[in-house]
Amino acid sequence: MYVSISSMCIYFDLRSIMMKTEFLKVTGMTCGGCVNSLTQALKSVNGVDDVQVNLSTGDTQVQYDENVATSGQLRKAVEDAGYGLEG
Ligand code: 9UX
Repeated sequence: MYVSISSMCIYFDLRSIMMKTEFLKVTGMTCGGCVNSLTQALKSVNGVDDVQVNLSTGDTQVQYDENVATSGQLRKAVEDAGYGLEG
């Protein structure tokens, strides 16, 4: 008995496997509008691919291309949007 490799299809999202994840603890968000503002601010940084924000905890994950954006640029975008950073 054997498994035919040729019958298997493996898909890679070439963008997502290149991405680095930055974990940020964002302070100062009080409503869903803040989540939208923060998300837009981070997505407007060149090289950012995806953003997830938890309003109640402030836990924010940013998937970005580290060859294009820096951690410092992400942190600055948060502060420029009017929010704070813990840690
Ligand atoms: Mo909600 Mo946030 O009215 O910057 S949008 S408090």
